[in-house]
Amino acid sequence: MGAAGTVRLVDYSPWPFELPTVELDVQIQSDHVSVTSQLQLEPRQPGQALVLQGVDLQLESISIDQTPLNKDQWVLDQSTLTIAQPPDQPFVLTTRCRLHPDSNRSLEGLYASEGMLTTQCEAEGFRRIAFHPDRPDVLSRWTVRLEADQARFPVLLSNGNGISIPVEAEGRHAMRWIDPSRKPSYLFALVAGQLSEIRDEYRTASGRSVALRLHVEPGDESYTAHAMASLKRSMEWDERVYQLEYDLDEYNIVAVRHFNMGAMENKSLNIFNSKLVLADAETATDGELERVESVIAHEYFHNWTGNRITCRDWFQLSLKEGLTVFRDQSFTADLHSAAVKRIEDVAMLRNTQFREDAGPTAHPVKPSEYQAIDNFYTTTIYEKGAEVIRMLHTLLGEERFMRGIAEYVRRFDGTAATTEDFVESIAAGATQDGEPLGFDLDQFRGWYHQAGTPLLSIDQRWDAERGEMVVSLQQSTAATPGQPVKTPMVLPVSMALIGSDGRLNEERLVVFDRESATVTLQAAPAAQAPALSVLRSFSAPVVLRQSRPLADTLLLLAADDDPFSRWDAAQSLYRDVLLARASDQPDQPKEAALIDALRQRLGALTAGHESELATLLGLPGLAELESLQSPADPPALYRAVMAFRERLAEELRDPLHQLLSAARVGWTQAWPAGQGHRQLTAVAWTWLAADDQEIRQEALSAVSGPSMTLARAALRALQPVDCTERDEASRLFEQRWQHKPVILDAWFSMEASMPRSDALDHVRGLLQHPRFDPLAPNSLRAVLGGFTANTLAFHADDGSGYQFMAEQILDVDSRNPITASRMAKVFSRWKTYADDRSALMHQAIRSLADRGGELSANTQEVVTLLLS
Ligand code: HT7
Ligand code: ZN
Repeated sequence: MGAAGTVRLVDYSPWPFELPTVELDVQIQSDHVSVTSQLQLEPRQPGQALVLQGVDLQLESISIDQTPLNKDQWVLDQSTLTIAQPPDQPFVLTTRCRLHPDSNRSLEGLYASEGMLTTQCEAEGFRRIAFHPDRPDVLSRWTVRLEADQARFPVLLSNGNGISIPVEAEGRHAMRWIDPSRKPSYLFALVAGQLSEIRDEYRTASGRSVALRLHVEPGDESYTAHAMASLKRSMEWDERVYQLEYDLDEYNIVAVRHFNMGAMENKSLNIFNSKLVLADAETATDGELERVESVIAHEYFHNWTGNRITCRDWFQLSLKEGLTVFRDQSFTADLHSAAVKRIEDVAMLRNTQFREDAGPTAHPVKPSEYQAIDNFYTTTIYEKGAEVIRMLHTLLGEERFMRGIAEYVRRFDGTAATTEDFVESIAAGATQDGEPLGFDLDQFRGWYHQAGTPLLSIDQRWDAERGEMVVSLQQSTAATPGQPVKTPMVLPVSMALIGSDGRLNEERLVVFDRESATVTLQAAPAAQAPALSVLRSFSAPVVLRQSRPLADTLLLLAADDDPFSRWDAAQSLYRDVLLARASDQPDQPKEAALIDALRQRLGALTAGHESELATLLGLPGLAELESLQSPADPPALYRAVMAFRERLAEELRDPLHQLLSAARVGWTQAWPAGQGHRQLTAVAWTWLAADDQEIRQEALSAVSGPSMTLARAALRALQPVDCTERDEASRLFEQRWQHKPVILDAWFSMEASMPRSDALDHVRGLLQHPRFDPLAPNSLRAVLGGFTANTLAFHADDGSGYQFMAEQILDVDSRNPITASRMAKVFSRWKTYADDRSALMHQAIRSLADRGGELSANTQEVVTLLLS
């Protein structure tokens, strides 16, 4: 790449100063905020220039050890403050800056949301609050004084422990917050506003009391019980499973409407997108309740994996994110169905991360360079990073892996670490038992450095006389941008032989680390070959290519004792029949066999397995299907899915109706109970609605009912059907929830993705809707993300959908580069389409690129990659 603003891992060097303490005095005034920062600085060597970061700061005063600096002693440019000759001895640098949070639309640094002031500092937002090195390896003890008008900002929060302090000025009040832990600037937070507090308490395993406090807008108090209960479950789980206890006396969570991502793990003051806090059965779906629980857990788990052990630099981002995603995935698996959770995570990986790995923005879990770090909060860093940790867990087993984690914590608590530190600690801890590691650690590190999804090809040969299954394995990884040559990875490949009764031999974990290898699995001699079950539980994040007889796939679907493999067998059949339909060559025998197998599964449902069955009935996502088609034809795939759904409804009408009758008993059960029944209801409604007025009526009445899960399932089922029930359902939902923005976003998304001939005009209308908030990323994602999921409109033959998105990205980019650059990735597959479509999408990307200097650095980087 080599562009001017490129940051490279090889250039890392420690900051030349220590910064043991930071003191901030934040004065909130009616039209601005004044921030006085005192940095206690200790040069590591004499003669070093002091370079601090600062963006959009109005510097009002600057002094060293209380002596104001002359103009010729410092230089200020767009992003840095440089003091060429600071003292060689420890000194205190004091700066005072004026900020204007009301006009800050970027949602980075200090900004206003619904009358409250809040911060977002990861990754490089603190430099918009005060001059500071703003890098994660500079750890300090922080003291923060907050002062504001008492009536307008009755609540003043920051990290650590707070005490009220006296203020002389009439009508004003102040708090002092002291954070006893050392932390980098990206974990700093402050919140000021009119907030209601919901209090609870958690007693830790060692008997300490922790005050738990949730802060929400007045009126939202009644929607917080689920978030609070989730927090307590997370704290208990981390103590029980990882032996990690919370370290401070209080834990605060604040819900904010305007937020770029899901949530932020600031030390003891988590800030959350309000949609991930405010949730109960009436206002959120079962899936959303589970997501709230898992994000609360994720941010809480960061207290150890991220905050107490932080990242040395941003190339190490997956050190905290991959590990913390692995931990939150394990938490959800423990609390709910491990099988369903694994299936959902793999489906998501295939639809998002594999897509990223195959496109122009592909990058390793540990990138070696970047321009805008905000662009690297990707599914590769998070979800592939978690898969890498999961492979370590699979290779080592629970006990050895946990010893490795304990060693990691022992070595690096209180420091800023690297992914190498992590991998080495895991290996050192695991081998404390004196046993060898069992795989090549150096080669395993390749998972951090090599981009792209490995392709694992499997061939099988059954030796009937010996009763042996001879399995040939091959692996390769296609070139990715900047990495033309790939090397073999360490792949843990889990295998077993399956007979009609479930399993014929013990599961075997093969460590496959070469380009090719052969493995023999033993069974009893028999003319009839057993089915080979491979990559059980998705033991490695690879694309599996396996030629196997249809009968084997059906056997695995029916009888494999690994629920993931049963699901994956069904997925492979869905993929085959949908791709065949999309190329106008329906595979009738395979469709018939698949439908027969599904009929059997529907008939064999046993209590407690409803979610698993509903998951098995889920068709692959369009993104995954696109990645298997060359050239990809999204409208054809969409039509194939709709047509196949119709066939499923026709053929499975009776069992679906029976399923529905049985599922109704669970409708009113409180989450997590009843969720499988509601999921099955959603599948039955979706498949049957097109052709069944009674079903449409039943769905319609759910929109006014007490369960958000069923209401949203109803909207989804009716969405593709052009009927009066659809219009009525939409109207009722909008009317009912018009004053709840978090919920109305779901309606915006549904409307934007609705297939209709005037879809583009309809979406333009949504952008003008009185309840649409262009400053809230949730609303933008709902409408614009909804539109890109509207396959026929986004991929319209005249390119109007692509041009529309390009215009919108440009508009969003002018105020919120983080959100805009994430949206720009919607064009990442342009080269995989047929010529006409590809040219139209290319034109849309070019129209962005042509705006050159107007684009933010974030969006510029993505656009450049798309065109490379
Ligand atoms: N660690 C948090 C990342 C985050 C973020 C990054 C860039 C811009 C805005 C952001 N908000 C939160 C979230 C997490 O992974 O826990
Ligand atoms: Zn995280």
